[in-house]
Amino acid sequence: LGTTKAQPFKESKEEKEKRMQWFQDAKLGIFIHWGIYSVRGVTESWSFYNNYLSYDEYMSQLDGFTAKSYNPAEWAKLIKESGAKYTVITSKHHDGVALWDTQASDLNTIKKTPASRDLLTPFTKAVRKEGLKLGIYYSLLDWSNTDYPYATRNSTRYQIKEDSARWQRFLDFDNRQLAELNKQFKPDLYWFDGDWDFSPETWKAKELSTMLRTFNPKVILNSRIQGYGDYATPEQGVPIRRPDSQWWELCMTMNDSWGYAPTDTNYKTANMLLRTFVDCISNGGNLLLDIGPKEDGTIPQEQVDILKEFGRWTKKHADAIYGTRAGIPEGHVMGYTTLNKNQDILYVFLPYKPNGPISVKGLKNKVNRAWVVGNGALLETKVVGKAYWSSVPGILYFDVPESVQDSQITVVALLLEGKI
Ligand code: H79
Repeated sequence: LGTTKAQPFKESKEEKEKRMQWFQDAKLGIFIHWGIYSVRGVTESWSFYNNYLSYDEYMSQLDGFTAKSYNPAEWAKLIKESGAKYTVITSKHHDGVALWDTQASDLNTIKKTPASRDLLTPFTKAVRKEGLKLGIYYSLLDWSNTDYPYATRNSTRYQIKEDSARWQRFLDFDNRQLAELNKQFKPDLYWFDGDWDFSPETWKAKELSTMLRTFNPKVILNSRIQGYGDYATPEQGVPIRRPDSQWWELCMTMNDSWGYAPTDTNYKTANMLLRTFVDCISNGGNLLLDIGPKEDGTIPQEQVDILKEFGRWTKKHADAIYGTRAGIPEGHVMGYTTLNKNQDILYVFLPYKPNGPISVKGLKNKVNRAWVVGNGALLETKVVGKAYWSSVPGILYFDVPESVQDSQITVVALLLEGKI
């Protein structure tokens, strides 16, 4: 899921860095899984793939999808308020139900629901109005389209070699939908999923990515296009390690479900999610935090509350978050770290209540100033154990009084003499 390969598109390292800059600086994105699965609160697409529901039972949810309280301006405002700089919305999940008025198929579009209108357009407009970057999730596979070899709807399996015309019809279908998305929304980012059944050659991933990059040379693609993307896309459930890509993003749910699932009350706390967020940015990555709105278009209160707490915390600690780079390796300090772009401010995130002095080991640079981020309180530092005859740095100590601590994660900035 996580590897990136050389681009067919000609681009220097500097050009790619420039193209990826907004993404690397953004740190937080909000993922939205919205589809007819919210009607019964079942697992998106997989609930018929796994035969939990029959295909027809699953699709009967079309009749219950009303979007009657859908307020895209409010969604965009809430996303902005959370401190996210971009959002990624499901335009079509594996079930094949499109949230926009696609002309590529008359099957399973949102026009067949009581909502009966294109739901994507007003959201994309609201997102741009808030100054956020727009990402579109698109499932390359489609379990409703009978030209897909492993479709679960009245489909016979076939060998692509033997029926290449049928496979080509499917690729043309994807291409038509992507051309529509390009033209109607010109997204800043495509978030592909469902590429796992076939090789890059079979998907024609090189041609597909070239088509998208030709349309919009600035577009960013996640890695799930069989290696032709720009950044690694680790997902929860798969063991997470720091990807070797310079650009990466962890996608994660607040409970254990991507879409709306009222029976799933296994929510992480805002504190747990903030720790994961800090873990990501201290390793140079982003967090794409998921919400699952209800069929009527309202966002569950638990999710609103978490987004608001993210908003409070990210606003206060903006300096230590946006535009920063990965911090120093673990072992130097009990906590997470980031560095500013100039590499002369070290931000130390303390995911616990400090109840004694904090120590930083092995810091070569002198610390010229230390303060609590978002509060401004200056902290006294001292270095212990530095022998005048040795080049081994001493241990830096500082206290963080309770009165200046944050209720979630306290952040201390250390202004260094020279770059780290
Ligand atoms: O949209 C959410 C999930 O529905 C979707 N991605 C997130 C963002 C997702 N797709 N796949 N998975 C989650 C798990 C994939 C499991 C797989 Fe497999 C294991 C794919 C390939 C091996 C299942 C088993 C399908 C083929 C074999």
